[in-house]
Amino acid sequence: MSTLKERLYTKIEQQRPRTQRLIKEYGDVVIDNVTVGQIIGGMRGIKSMVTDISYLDPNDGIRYRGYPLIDVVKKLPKPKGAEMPYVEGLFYLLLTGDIPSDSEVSDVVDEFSKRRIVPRYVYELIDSMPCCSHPMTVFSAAIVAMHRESFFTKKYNAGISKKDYWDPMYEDSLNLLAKLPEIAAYIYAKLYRGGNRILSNPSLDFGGNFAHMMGIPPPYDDVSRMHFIIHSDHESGNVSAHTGHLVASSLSDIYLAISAMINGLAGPLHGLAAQNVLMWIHELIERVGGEDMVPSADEIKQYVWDTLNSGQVIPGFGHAVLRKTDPRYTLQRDFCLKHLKDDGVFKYVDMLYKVTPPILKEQGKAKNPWPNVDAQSGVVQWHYGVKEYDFYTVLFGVGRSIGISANIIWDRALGYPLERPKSLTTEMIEKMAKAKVAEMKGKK
Ligand code: HAX
Repeated sequence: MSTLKERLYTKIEQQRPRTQRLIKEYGDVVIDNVTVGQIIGGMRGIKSMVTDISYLDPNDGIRYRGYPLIDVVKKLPKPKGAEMPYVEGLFYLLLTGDIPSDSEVSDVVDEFSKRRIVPRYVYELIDSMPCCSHPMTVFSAAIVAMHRESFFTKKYNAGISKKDYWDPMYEDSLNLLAKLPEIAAYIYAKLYRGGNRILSNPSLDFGGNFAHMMGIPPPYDDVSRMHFIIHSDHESGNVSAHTGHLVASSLSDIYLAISAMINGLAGPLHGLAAQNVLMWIHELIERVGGEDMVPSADEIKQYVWDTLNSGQVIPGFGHAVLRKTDPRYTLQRDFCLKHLKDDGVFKYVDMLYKVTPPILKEQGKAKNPWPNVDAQSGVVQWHYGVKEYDFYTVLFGVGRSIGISANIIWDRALGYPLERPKSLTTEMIEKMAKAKVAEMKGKK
């Protein structure tokens, strides 16, 4: 057994009694109330899910296993000479809650490397997708096609004890995660490089190998590591994480669950925002006459207002939970200031960073006027030559799969059941709301 799997098993054994005790001794304790506004408003803020893998603080942003992003980057082991840590080390941290040693990370790097070979039929499927398919559609199809490889499904069909579900789910997760950079790089080569593919280098780490397959020299390896790490998890209520958890709760395997979450990520209010940000900035650049032109603050303000007045959202700004600038934005901005501060597009991103929040505040609708991760991620890719916007969400998807897989392994380890909330009709809610209001008036 690998050191990661052994450590995970120990942690699972420690955690199970805590969860069982919560259900048995505190099962009826009320944690939250639900308002009509929340029921109709996309269940915003209802505390109804559990995960120990990450927590999103509205002001401080994401914490992975309790560590703020900045500490994750500082503490996780890094490849020699790299600025950003091993993605494999992050997976170890998300799964176990422990910062791995160098040798523990090497072990995971080896595990991923052994499992990276993609079945031929996946490449054939990608080759046969109709022209103009969005890369997220191709990515999702490639993943779901591998359902037939699922070790979990085979074990389930053969009859496996519920308490052991996590084990084949772990194996499937590693098998899938190891293949995702290969699949993503192949999709990129197929769609934008005339099929000219660079084969992977098994001696490289997850991020380094992806950069190698994309044919982009350093520091793109660090860009890839940073990108996959910052996108990996954002607690469990966002569309992609929730979808992955929900689908897997019916005991669908990891291929079915991750493909489904990719479909949720592909929406413009979620992961597709990264591509929309770049499209939107390029429209602005065109309007002012080119990347080298320096627009006035008034020109930028007018552009933001024109977007809002036409009934559209400002992509890359706002968040359902965050109420401050996203630390994932800040980490990328610091990287940009160090490596690409003279980039023409970055200058626009930075001007928008200053101009947009006051306008959103003045408009008074968005609860959070500050930039999110997507406001910055596209410009980094653009700078290093990945100029095909619609590929950006695939990169997000590779990262997000890491956190969601870790969550699903734990879902199975802790025996989380089929997810099944209750819905009501509008008439029922109207009656309940009126009765409640009448009751409260009667008490006054
Ligand atoms: N531009 C314009 N209006 C915005 C806005 C923005 N960036 N952010 C929120 N609003 C509007 C909402 O559309 C909503 O308007 P209505 O009342 O007319 O429906 C109002 O402000 C209140 O919304 P909210 O409560 O502040 O935000 P939500 O929780 O409903 O939505 C979103 C959160 C991220 C979807 C939203 O801020 C948005 O659409 N942002 C732009 C798209 C984007 O950047 N998405 C990526 C978010 C990060 C992520 O998940 N990445 O994957």
